[in-house]
Amino acid sequence: MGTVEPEVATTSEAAAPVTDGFQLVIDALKLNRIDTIYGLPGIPITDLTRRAQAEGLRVLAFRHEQNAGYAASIAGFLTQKPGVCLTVSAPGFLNGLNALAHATTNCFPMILISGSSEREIVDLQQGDYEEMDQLAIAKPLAKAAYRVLHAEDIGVGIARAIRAAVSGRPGGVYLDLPAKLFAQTIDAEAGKRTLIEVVDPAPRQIPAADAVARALEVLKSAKKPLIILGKGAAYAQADGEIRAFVERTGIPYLPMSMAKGLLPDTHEQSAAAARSYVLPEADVVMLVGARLNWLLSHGKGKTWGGKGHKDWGGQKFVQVDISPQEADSNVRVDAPVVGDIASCMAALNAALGAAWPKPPAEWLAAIAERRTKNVAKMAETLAKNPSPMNFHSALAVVRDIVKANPDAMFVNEGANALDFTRSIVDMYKPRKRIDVGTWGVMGIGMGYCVAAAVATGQQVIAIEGDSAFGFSGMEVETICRYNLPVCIVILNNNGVYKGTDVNPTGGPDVAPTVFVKGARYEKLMEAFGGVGVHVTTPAELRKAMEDAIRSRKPTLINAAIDETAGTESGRITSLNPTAKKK
Ligand code: ADP
Ligand code: TZD
Repeated sequence: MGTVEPEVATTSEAAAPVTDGFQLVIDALKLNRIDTIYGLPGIPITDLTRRAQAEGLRVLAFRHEQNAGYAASIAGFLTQKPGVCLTVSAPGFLNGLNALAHATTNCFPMILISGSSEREIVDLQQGDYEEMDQLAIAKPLAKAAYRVLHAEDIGVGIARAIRAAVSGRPGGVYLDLPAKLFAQTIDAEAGKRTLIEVVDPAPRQIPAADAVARALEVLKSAKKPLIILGKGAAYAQADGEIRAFVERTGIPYLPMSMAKGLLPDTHEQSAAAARSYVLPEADVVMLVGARLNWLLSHGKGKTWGGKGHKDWGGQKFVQVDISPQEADSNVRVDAPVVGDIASCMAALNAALGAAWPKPPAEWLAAIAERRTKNVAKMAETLAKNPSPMNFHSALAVVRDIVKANPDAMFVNEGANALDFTRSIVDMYKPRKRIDVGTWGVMGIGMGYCVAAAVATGQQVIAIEGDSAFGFSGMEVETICRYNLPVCIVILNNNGVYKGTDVNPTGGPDVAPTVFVKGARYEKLMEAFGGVGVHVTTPAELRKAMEDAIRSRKPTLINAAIDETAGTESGRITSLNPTAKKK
């Protein structure tokens, strides 16, 4: 077996104070101002959680690692510092892996730190406690993956993990720390010298002047220009530069889901209420921190004015992104601007000049007309008060509450509960709306609630489908334990999408999409000392939400809505294999 004793510990200074692996991990995190760990204790990291707390880190313990991982991922998005998730080996690691992949896919900086079993036994497959080659498994799902075997390498391991997570396109990083590492001791002074305070972890990446000029040339040629803001733009915290560019050019913009509020949704240049008109009509589209993935129909097909589902609509694209590989991923990008969004938008603003021509008035008028019409139509729907309550009448209340509380963090998941909320509930400030992201994943809910409350100190409002809530529902205990100001609203229609499917055989099992009818989710919150409320009308919902926000107490509002409300898969029905391709 290889020795783990470093040279310094075997010199005549052996009596000098020593430090150990646990302490070095904590010191390295603190040195880099990482002050929060989201995790779940157990062998071999229980003492790491205890000692981290003793050393002043905030250690938030969850009931399932997946939720701790989602919390870490969104903390990374909100703070630009890697969110740290700490798990035990094999099963705990695997539970955290979903969130690691989610962070990588969504470009959120996160570090999954997992304890692991003894290398010698794992590599010979001799059946250790929770044996698993975690590093190999994490690699394809992470932006980078590292293992530290010696205490004197902990400083480098943490530094590399931080740099990999936040530099360039952010992503998830895996850090494998075998059990034996934690107990290794080395001379305390020597140990201190091994730690690295990372200098400039996410260096600015300045775009080339010719790329900026080319982008403005292409934009200037437009008759019907459009800007699309994505969550990369929200992440970049370049709110002032982005707003200045949008307003100085006068170009209408569409926010992607998590970019809502980057400029207030009520901004007169927002084309969100005319989305299905502007996408096929626009002739030059500028993407800012948004990918042309499925969420934008790959830049092709009928959505974009193409004839078939793979047909390019003829638009020109400008793409501002930190990843040089992103351009041309789906359709031709005529003007890639590669750099960090803050630097890119600053350069674009500087190059705009005083006399930038506003977009043609006909284009703006056509958008305004659609917007006015669609807003009026929606207002009519929202004003209805059907019995039973449906998505719209419930969300009309949520819309008012968010308007009155624009600083509140807003978590959202579900299918219809997601799609309707996104289009009905306006956001007024940047980085308030956090949701299912690039994969449309269910299960982010309660982890996001915890991290949003902890990372921002703000009230959190979560709008959850009843199925969506179930993926992380046990974390209401965590929310109560830490007494977080979280108000969860479950739009309960008794099932996945809705609650009306029937088993065609007439057998005793209900259909796969159907849950227990009239389930009383609010009792789950009451079980842990929080406030549970069952509501059936918009007036009751309003009162319950107002009470929750006033009291800042953990609250779960079970809003019973019409079980026939909603559509299969919400807005993405067309992605079901049996649906006809667009
Ligand atoms: P959305 O889902 O909102 O459309 P995506 O997740 O598809 O957004 O796209 C985000 C894009 O933003 C990614 O291509 C990523 O490389 C880019 N990005 C993330 N952070 C930055 C940054 N600081 N500067 C520039 N681009 C960034
Ligand atoms: N599993 C995971 C991890 N992510 C998923 N997206 C799904 C399954 C499939 N799925 C959706 O895409 S939405 C959804 C599932 C199970 C739940 C929809 O039901 P809901 O919302 O009650 O949350 P609505 O408002 O009733 O549609």
